[in-house]
Amino acid sequence: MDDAVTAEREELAISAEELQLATRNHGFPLEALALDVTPVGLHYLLIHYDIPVVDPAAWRLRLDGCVERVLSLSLDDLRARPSVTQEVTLECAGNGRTLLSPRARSQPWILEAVGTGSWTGTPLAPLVREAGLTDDAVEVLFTGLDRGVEAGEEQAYQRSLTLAECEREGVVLAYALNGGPLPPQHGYPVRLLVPGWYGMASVKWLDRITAIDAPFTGYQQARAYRLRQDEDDPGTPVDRIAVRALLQPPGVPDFFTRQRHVGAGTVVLRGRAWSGSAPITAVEVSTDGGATWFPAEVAPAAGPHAWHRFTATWEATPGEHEVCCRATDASGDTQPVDSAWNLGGYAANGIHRVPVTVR
Ligand SMILES: Nc1nc2c(c(=O)[nH]1)N[C@H]1C(S)=C(S)[C@@H](COP(=O)(O)O)O[C@H]1N2
Ligand SMILES: [Mo]
Repeated sequence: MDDAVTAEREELAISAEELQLATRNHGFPLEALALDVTPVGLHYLLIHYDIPVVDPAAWRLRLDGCVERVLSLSLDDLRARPSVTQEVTLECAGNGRTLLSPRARSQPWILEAVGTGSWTGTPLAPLVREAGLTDDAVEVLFTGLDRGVEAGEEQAYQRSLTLAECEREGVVLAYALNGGPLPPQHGYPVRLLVPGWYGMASVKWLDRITAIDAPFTGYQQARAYRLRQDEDDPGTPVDRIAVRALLQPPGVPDFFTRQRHVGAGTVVLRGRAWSGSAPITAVEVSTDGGATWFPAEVAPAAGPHAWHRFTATWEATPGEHEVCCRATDASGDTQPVDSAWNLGGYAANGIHRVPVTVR
């Protein structure tokens, strides 16, 4: 084998570390795109460190920092407050990462880091108002109970939001998923939910909410989750979910390769499309690898932050085909043919391609 072939194989090979992350952080089986709400066990998971074990009786959420009144709230206190239930599509910023080359060594998502939960929680903004921000507050920092080491530094998982983001409708402290208490892996007892943003903003296992007087510069904000071209590039922050559509893989899979097989004739192509910025206005489908496109029918979403269902019919003829889909949102954003490369492998929203054998 020549050196170039060897190098390419090494580049594609999944390392033991990547496999270890992949088995902990499972993805969403794309056939579950058939369902409006993702059953809890089928929703993707992303857990940087270990899942904390929390005693709900002892747990308190502390709201402190640049506030007039420090609050300490039990789970019952939060559940007694006004609640909202909303269907929210959550996607990991690393979804699509392994389709980039070279790829970042991290959780090796292909395209399955997504799910739509029916989340119940209490709005964040009134709580922050109750604590009363002092004039020096510029951001609010959310700290999880989970700890680990990244970039050589032991830390809690932390992310901040601007005051304006904290005020946005739909931003809640969530304590229920699909009508039941949050499961341990999704942030029990309470997580932040920031609809429209990639998952990293929705801090799980909340411990503290702290109003701070300078922008947060911790690891998950200033180093990770930035679109960077190289190690020296400060980059730009990853925030809202980029527009994307995924196909529910048609027909049946080959066990090992997962190549799709369908019978010739009328095939209904189905899938879901979403964007963190604006409602979906169009989904197009191609059955010839993106050479020609035709419009799919797009259904209204269950809420401003939930995915849309789409359908299109295809008269499938025997042979090898590549079925693709691409979405456009009301802000005019559409999916690129190939994702824009970046160091962390974030927001890789290139069009979904599904090879299909028609018999
Ligand atoms: N405390 C804490 N919150 C966290 C994480 C984490 O590791 N620790 N992972 C984040 C990331 S990167 C994502 S994509 C979402 C995943 O949420 P889910 O596992 O409920 O789907 O949680 C976010 N919140
Ligand atoms: Mo993520």
